[in-house]
Amino acid sequence: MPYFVVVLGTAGSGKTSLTSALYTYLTSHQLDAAIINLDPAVEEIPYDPDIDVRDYVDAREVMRKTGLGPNGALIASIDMLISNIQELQDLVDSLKANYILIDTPGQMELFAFRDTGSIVLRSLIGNAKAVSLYLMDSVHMTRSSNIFSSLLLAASTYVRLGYPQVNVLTKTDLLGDGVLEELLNMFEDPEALASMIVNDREASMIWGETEVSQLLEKLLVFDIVPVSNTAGEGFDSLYAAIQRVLAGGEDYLTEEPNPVL
Ligand SMILES: Nc1nc2c(ncn2[C@@H]2O[C@H](COP(=O)(O)OP(=O)(O)O)[C@@H](O)[C@H]2O)c(=O)[nH]1
Ligand SMILES: [Mg+2]
Repeated sequence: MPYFVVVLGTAGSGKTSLTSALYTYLTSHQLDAAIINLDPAVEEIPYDPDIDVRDYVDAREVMRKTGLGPNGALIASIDMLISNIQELQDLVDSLKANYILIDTPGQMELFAFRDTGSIVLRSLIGNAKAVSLYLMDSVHMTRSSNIFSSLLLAASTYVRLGYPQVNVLTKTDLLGDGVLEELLNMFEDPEALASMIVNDREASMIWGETEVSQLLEKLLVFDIVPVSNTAGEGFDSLYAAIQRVLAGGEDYLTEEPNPVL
């Protein structure tokens, strides 16, 4: 059975770019991969999808035909996918790849936070092993309160979908010198981060420092892996994190020949 890698994150966080970069990484290490594009509204994609939902529903056409706005059309398109789900399932079953990457719709809240998103994912993934990659955009990591809200959203995504999750910090190439290291240190030190969050005067905080610190410890149980999709950096670590989840840690490899890392 293939391993599924579901790529999630808010609009613009880098899902499509990461799907493409991860595909390149896997295939250049002799690992067999395939891509499903689940975004009915995307215009251009930098990869060649093995399955593309736009062959079934096109959000732009739905907009034209129904007069719905972009969000309404996206919701309607994802709902319409359910009526094609058997055909999609058959196509997925016919894929021969070991890793199947799923690129999800731009507006995550219209997908992950509605029932249809998880229905579509469950139908496609079935009983196979899957990991969610939750993308956090470095650009939003400028304040401690933003880091906190991003971690809450990451946890919220896990609660909705239930697949073991790796959080991925994207666009690290846009961070200034030393900023990435500072961020990674913060993730290692929930107490210090809690203190910054509680003392962030522009954030509204309903919890005290001890409570935030305890909460952060729970939120930080997911690995956070920094990557740059454009520079192709961080993918050895990302692959290792994915493998820890999918292969359970001990057995580092899939049934595939030894990847050359
Ligand atoms: N500098 C930089 N830009 C990125 C990176 N990943 C994505 N982007 C850019 O961020 C924008 C949104 O990326 P996209 O992959 O479409 O995000 P999606 O909406 O989550 O699928 C695009 O302009 C990408 O070129 C990255 O690692 N570094
Ligand atoms: Mg996208």
